[in-house]
Amino acid sequence: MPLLTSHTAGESHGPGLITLIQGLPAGVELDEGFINAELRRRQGGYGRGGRQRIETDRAEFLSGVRQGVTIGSPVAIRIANKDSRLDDPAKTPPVYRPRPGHADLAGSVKWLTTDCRATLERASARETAARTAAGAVARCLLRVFGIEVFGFVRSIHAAAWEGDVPADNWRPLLAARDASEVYCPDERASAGMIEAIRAAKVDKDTVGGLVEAHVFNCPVGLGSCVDWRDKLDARLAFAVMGIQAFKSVEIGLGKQCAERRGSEVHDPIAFDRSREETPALGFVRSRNNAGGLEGGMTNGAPIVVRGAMKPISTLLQGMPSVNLNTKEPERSDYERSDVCAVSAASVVMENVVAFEIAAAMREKFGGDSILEMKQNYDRFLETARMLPLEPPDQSKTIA
Ligand code: EPS
Repeated sequence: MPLLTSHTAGESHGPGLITLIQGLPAGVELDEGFINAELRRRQGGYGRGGRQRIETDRAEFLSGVRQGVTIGSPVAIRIANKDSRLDDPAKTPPVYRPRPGHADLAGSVKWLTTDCRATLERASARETAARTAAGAVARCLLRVFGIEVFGFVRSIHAAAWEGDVPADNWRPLLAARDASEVYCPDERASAGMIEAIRAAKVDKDTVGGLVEAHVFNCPVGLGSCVDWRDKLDARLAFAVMGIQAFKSVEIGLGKQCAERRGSEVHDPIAFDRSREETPALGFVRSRNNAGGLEGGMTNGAPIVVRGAMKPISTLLQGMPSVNLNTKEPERSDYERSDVCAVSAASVVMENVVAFEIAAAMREKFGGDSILEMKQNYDRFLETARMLPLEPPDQSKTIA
């Protein structure tokens, strides 16, 4: 079982959401201001519905923390739902006409009912608040190692930003992203995205998009090629695909790899002595098509993950469906929802990715306290910088 795990519980209109994180070392300073700012950011973005005007998501720490610092025991977090009404049948009526694209149909059959309500309550993207909290906690651990994650919106519907994220100068993009109503670092592209959402709203429709996360300063060697379950790219894909409404995940160049020759895909390796002290140990690449992962392990370049979110399946105009009680054709039910939640999804993905990186860090460097973990990390990099540890035996070199 992985060292660092997180579990969530809670329905969209139940009393609240719960996150349980196990495997954090003692001594991690939890920055509640940062964690709550991430929760707030997840609530935002142009195109959200009425729910976010009701809620003020805040993480309440129930265990595992003393005076803002972890003590090594499980960390439980509660996020209260103000719009709690699950036990009131008048306020949460049964849903008999499943929305195409939602969990409604498959879930109601699975749990042997014609009322999709119970299914949709847990399938709702409200749950992503709990996962965002877990990721934001993980980022408090990653900070100790200088690891940072930057997530943003790459496209919404047909409006896209084609710019690059320079590994050595990405901070200006962070400020630009935070100034954008759709969390895209480019003003012109943001305007196009807002227009796409506005037009969809007018047509009682919804739109999806692409979100991207870049992770900086990972040491070389996180993850493993020994077992497929330990491959970090596979684990990132699993975690990102598990976000509500995500339909594809790519690492680096992603599916474009299939259209290019090897010489155009693989990133040439060079060594820059002036960067030997960095977590990449001086190994540099002129490009990063691999998205920082080779053989399921970090190679020192930034990790680049992209996810595609489908348009939200709750359409104000409805979609062709059937009434599960009569099997007669009817249009799907409407629940209060969002026209577009891609901006929120970028925050969720950023934090979900951070959690997986933190889990890989825990596996490589262990330790019961953050001090011990950091010492293990420092010693590993120190030793790796000393390679080759023994003088190479040139007679055994294959010609
Ligand atoms: C969400 C809360 C939900 C939806 C959305 C995400 O609120 P409500 O259903 O009460 O309006 O806005 O959920 C979905 C997109 C979905 O598919 O269920 C949230 O807090 O992010």
